[in-house]
Amino acid sequence: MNNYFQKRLATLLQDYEQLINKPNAAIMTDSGVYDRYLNPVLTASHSPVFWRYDLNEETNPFLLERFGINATFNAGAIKHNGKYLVVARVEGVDRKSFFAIAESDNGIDGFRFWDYPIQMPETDIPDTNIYDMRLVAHEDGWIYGLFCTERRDENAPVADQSAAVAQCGIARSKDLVSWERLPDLKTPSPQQRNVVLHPEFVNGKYAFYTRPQDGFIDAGNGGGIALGYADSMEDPVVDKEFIIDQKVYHTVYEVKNGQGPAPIKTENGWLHLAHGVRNTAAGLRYVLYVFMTDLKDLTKVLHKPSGYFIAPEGIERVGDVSNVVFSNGWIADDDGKVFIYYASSDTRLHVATTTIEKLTDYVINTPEDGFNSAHSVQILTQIIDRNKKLYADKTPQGWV
Ligand code: M1P
Repeated sequence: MNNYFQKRLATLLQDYEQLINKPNAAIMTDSGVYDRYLNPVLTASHSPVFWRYDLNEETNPFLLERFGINATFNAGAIKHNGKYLVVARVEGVDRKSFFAIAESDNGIDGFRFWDYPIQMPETDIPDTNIYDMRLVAHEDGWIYGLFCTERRDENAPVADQSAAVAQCGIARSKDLVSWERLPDLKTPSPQQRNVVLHPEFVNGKYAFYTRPQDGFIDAGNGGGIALGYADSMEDPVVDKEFIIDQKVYHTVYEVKNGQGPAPIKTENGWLHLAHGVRNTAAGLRYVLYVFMTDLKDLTKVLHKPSGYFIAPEGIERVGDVSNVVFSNGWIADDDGKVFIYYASSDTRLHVATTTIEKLTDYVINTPEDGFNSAHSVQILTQIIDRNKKLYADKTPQGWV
């Protein structure tokens, strides 16, 4: 009996169970729109011990890691059979991503991976890397997973081994265990990422939020979040992309943006969560923002608060790709509670909780962007004026 092996295994298993069973706690935020949480809901260490190690003492006497996991992030989300499920982008130390489902009873802690990752079937052109699945329970009865499939750009010279082509891969399932792969989405754009299926038919067609882009990183002439329609999912072709939320100079989405998860239907409109990217001297900064579109005309943006909704804070700012928050999954419960799963810096997954009521108040009543400093000062002055009138008989110190 190898005492070292047994001791190390016991420690690994104990640490793992401790991590999974660690209770999470809500932290109030200044914005008041949502609560953040003390601990991430998924990290690389949440990947099961039996994934990472060969547990056979004879073949692995030092109990070395044989399959290292680098990160667990950008997750699609769905409530299924009463459980909160996230389909995480799990990235090995070899940089390859794959999908794996983690399940929790309450949506804020106790996330445990299912035993096996998703065995994603391929099309005729094998995927090199797959990531960022958006899960949608469509009214046609299927659960669709739309994700990015990335392959080397075959037109790039041999010397360039980083040129890639991103497209939208599509798979569907009824039980989230077995998946049917459908053809990749065809659009007029040379590259696609952040494609999301709208949960309802629109005039009998499938509606897709796309993000036309010229290059793998650069959106280029791709102007923002677009909408397009396809007749079928078995031969998914979007002929035309209509920009519904464009990138704009000197905003948090000036470089590029992308739809997050599928929008949530409310009585006031469709609630959208998206990411916006701006440039800084320290590189790109990714934040999340919210907008609302018309229930009947999906191309019409009704409300759009200025600026960001969630930006990376504290430890969230640091990771493999620092200064990034990204979301492709949220769950709206029947009682109006909303669980927003967002990843930080391409490294770990967090949850923030709010309600449809709060999100609606936020999206309708937060001032819109005036696109210049003078407008911001005007808005701020109006708020101060109103507050001063309300509290006219008090000094600022006596306001609380
Ligand atoms: O590294 C930040 C994000 O970059 C990409 O998003 P976008 O296509 O909007 O630039 C994606 O690769 C995403 O996975 C990643 O989190």
